[in-house]
Amino acid sequence: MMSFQNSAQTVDSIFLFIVAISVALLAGIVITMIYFVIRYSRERNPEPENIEGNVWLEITWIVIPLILVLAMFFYGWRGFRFMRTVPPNALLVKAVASMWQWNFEYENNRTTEILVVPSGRPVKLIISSRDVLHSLFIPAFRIKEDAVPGIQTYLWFLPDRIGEYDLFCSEYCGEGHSSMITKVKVISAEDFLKWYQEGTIKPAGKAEKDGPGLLQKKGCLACHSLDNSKKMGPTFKGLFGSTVTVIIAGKEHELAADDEYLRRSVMEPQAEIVKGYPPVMPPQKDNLTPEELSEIIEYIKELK
Ligand SMILES: [Cu+2]
Repeated sequence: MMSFQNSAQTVDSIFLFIVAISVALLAGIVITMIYFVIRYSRERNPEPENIEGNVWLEITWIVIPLILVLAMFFYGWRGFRFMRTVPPNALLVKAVASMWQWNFEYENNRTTEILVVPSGRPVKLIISSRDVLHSLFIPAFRIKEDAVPGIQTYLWFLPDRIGEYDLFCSEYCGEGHSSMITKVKVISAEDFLKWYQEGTIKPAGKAEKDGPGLLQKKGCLACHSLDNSKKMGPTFKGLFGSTVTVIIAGKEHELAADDEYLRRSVMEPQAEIVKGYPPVMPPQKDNLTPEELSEIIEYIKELK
């Protein structure tokens, strides 16, 4: 009887089981076929014979494959149940997908771009999407689940080996799809506790202003840089007060990047597309409160 410890071992053992049965069937069929080709060739068997049937042979080739496929189903189903049943002591982390980055939110409100988890404790990811379909894939743990706008999906896994593993989006979600790659960092339970406590945020109302943190949390930095480096969208550095060339209804216009311009380009990004960039930014109405928008704009103004 197979027993399951974690998702990788579950998937691998069932996969191996199915491959082993497939190899046995393949070998059985090919060996029989070769035997028949030689044994019943025209030279050895010049007169064809009419065979009426063989009850035991027919029962055998029904019953044996039936047992094999039912065994594959049985283990597959048990493995599926194991992987969909979250242990009660799991650490809860929200995984939020957006074009084009992952954000992980912990119960103490700490938000990160890398998924940091303690070794030895099951982790439940509650997956959602801010815009389009994405899919969260961690090959090392053999787990994958779609991020679907409007609903929550989930996954769980047991990180039992310290190290860093790839995590990426495996559902094509537009221009920046390939940059939706990050890491799962598995650290010891003590290190995790320290890390987790560092991120405990003071009670609401006393929130400190943190421009880069907010830009990061809201997903802006997936496409906009703060240091002039090239990304999917224009950099924020030196943007305020500059002159930008935008395309409005197919025609080029020169605009001053003032307060109003920044507000418009966040709330209705499709109205004026900066020349040389793809028209891919979604409107941020539901993503930002008016206070957050003001905070972001104040911060961009400082980026000379
Ligand atoms: Cu994606």
